[in-house]
Amino acid sequence: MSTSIASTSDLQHQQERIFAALDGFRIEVPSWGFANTGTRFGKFVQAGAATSIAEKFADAGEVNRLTGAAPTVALHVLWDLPNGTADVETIRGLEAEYGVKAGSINPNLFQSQEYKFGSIANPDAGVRKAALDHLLESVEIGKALGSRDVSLWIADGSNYPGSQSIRRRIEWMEEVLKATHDAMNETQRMLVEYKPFEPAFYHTDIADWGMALHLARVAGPRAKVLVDTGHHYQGTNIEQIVAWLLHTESLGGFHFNDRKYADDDLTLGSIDPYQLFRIFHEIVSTPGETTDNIAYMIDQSHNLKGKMEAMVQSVVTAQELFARAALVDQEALTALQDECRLVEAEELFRSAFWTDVRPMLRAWRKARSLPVEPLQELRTSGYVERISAERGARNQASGGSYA
Ligand code: AOS
Ligand code: ZN
Ligand code: ZN
Ligand code: ZN
Repeated sequence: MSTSIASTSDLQHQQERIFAALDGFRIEVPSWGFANTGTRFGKFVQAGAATSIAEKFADAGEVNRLTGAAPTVALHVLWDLPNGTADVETIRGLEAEYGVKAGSINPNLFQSQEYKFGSIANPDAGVRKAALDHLLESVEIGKALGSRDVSLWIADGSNYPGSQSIRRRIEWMEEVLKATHDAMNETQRMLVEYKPFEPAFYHTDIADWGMALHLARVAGPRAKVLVDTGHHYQGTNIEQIVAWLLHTESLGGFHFNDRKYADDDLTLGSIDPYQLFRIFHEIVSTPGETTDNIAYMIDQSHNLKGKMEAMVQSVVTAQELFARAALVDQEALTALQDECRLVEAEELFRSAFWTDVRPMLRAWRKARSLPVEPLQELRTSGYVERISAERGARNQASGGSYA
């Protein structure tokens, strides 16, 4: 009689793999993911949204308490350290208070009026200098906080053909990024994020991974590419890009989110969990690759879902998909690929994806003294009710603006 039930030793083996994978898996939450955000049509204010950097740290600390997998929080210089390096002491205090550390430092080169025609690619040398100064201050903030990554998203671009010189703007970006890299210390990295459209709708100065990779190389050896999963055209094979970046040792990290149409910033894995599984598989199948050099970060914007629930759900989903990718038997898969046993290879791959790893995640959490059901624990803890009561009036009064 044949059986489809895995043997005890298979299960033990699976559990070992999953525990090892989860022990090494960390994902960073964005400070802006706890504040009120919206679309260009408006904002819906959430009573419990964070209204200050202290509240963002409190929320990030709670997500880490619930999941044990989110020990760092990405900071946005303009929103979280409006006084630049002068705010570093405040951040240090919050790190100590809430048990989570500052993660990537995100300069803001898109909100000031002077960046109307671009920041580091602006034809005006004075504006480029202002952008460089902000980048240099971000590097100093990173140094002072002992944070590894300065993470750049450049919103520059143009809306009409002929209205800007694409080529000269490349040269201007090279200059600024190189100067920024020169200012970093040996432990710092620069991450260069790409995006094909929005806010510019004719050309974006760093539109795809080729452009990001070139700029990273010109900038210097510690500049790497950041892949935001929402920043591709429909149908782009993102895991193939990841494979190439791994091959060229230029993958710096990710902004995870999911999308149906454009840069929708929905919860990771909510629309196409198989895609994230495939991305993780490229990483775990690369010999010698550890996740130490890859910054896994969440970059999402939840307008309707509760901020805290969305973040906990995202961390847990990322863990589930990473664990499933770790289940792929690489040796067996390689053998099948080499023999071109196509369907068997595909089935082996798919079987890992379809494995329900949730019972093993519960076992792992139990073994690590973490809440076994993080979302459930969030609900019963009363945390959301408490922050809603504390922050509700402030959120109502501010109309949901960033703090
Ligand atoms: C914008 O589309 C990018 O995804 C940015 O990485 C990110 O949303 C931004 O830096 C947050 O301010
Ligand atoms: Zn992003
Ligand atoms: Zn984006
Ligand atoms: Zn996005």
